[in-house]
Amino acid sequence: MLDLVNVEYDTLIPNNVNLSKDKRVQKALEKWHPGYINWWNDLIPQDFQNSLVYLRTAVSVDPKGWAKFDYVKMPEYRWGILLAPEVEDRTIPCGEHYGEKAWQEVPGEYRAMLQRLIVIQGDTEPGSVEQQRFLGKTAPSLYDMRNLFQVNVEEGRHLWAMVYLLQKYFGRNGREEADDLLIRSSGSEEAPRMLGAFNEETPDWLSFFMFTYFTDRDGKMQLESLAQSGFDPLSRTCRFMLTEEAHHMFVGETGVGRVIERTCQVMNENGITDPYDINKIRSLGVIDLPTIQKKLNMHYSLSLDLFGQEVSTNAANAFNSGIKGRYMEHRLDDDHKLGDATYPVTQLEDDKIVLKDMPALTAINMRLRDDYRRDASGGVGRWNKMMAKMGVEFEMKLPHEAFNRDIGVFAKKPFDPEGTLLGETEFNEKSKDWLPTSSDADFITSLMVPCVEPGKYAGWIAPPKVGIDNKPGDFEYVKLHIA
Ligand code: BYC
Ligand code: FE
Ligand code: FE
Repeated sequence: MLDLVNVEYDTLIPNNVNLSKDKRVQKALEKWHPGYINWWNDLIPQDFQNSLVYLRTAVSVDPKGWAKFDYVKMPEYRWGILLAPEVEDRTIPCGEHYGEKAWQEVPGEYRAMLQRLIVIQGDTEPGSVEQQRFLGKTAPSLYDMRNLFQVNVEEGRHLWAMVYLLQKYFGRNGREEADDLLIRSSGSEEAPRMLGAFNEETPDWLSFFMFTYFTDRDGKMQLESLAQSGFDPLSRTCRFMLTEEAHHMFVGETGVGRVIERTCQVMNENGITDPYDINKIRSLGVIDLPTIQKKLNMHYSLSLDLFGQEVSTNAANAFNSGIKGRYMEHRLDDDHKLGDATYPVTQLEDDKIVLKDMPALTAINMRLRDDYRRDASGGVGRWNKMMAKMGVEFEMKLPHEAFNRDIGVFAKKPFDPEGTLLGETEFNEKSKDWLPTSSDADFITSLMVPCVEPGKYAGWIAPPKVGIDNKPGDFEYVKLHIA
């Protein structure tokens, strides 16, 4: 059953959770609201606060028509609290409570674990907006600028989604955690964001596209797992967030694809067949393919760290208690309890990578990471097809999971992208071929000049195949200067 009629849209905070009848939570959220607006206003460069941006806003939870497009000034965006419709008689999909009725209230014994996962999820959302805060100033087109801001406002909404859960279900403690989500900030010395990848910089647009392709995809996998939660409000919240997430990965896949396309086009126009003729390619104002591969290596390996340790009792506990499921738990054909099941886990034995069968319960993170790798390889294949079609001999590759890791069994070990363990010295000598160097960064930065004429694109990126909301090529996605 669709919950359409119940979306309150005329209130300060649009919602389909009957906020106007829940005064305690409404008050807590309204108290939190000004801090959020301050955070947004301090963050997004002033020039863009008054611009009219052609954004989609979630106005219902009907999968066929949940969003509407219109010009909006970002500080006036309607950040709503929207949960996917309740599934009647939903049961707990995994763990020792498998088959019991899903929880509508927080199960007391799992309160701390649940709160921790919600806080971690909530912490990433504003972290990503902080990382992307300066990109508007160097947008390669109005189309791309609009996509950036769309992703930003939706990550803002995802923060609201987690804050709602904290304030509604976790009492005073939850309200404090909600406040802290606006205090930590990406890259801060005193109070950094909780997970590593959200304290890295997103310094240029190629990084932004790689981030939305690889790191937002970790978001997708984690949200899919939390959508399998036996705590029903969390499940419903995550299910609706996933409808927005698809666009973020679209921005990433098409963004990287358009950069590759433009490079191949310029190589072809100039009769360059060697992708490693880097100086010549760069002199034509496009990013050479080996440098794109280095960016890919970096963002992919940072994103793998977000899956935690390969063998994790935290993950086992979350699964066993029914708080966090596996990817597509409902489609898996087993007992959903994993009492005696095993799962192959990569381990290091005498510096050799081996696959070892481990109790499946403790291998939940590893399994999700495997699902992620498969999911992430799809777009890479499509980029490669495009290069082949354009007659350019080059293939992008996901590096081995042991490469450039900070978390898990491979952490800090000098593996190359093929998965061969090197000596520290050899690794350091060669790593300039595998990870972006400061001179790569300087070159990419030199290309980051804004291009804000409707229908025009910076020289290093191809135009998209289709417009947003079927708009024509010269559509003014952002009206920068309002009289
Ligand atoms: N950085 O047993 P383990 C998104 C800690 S992205 C720093 O493996 P667990 C988005 C860990 O906390 C999705 N620390 O941990 C994307 C633990 O510490 P304690 C975000 C790390 O819990 C783009 C210890 O190491 N959502 O939405 O099994 C734009 C032992 O590790 C890291 C979630 O992540 C790290 N990378 O697994 C916007 C879902 N990894 O407790 C948004 C919620 C591990 O021993 N989070 N540690 O002190 C989780 O499910 C889990 O917490 C994790 C970690 C999968 C992240
Ligand atoms: Fe998000
Ligand atoms: Fe996202």
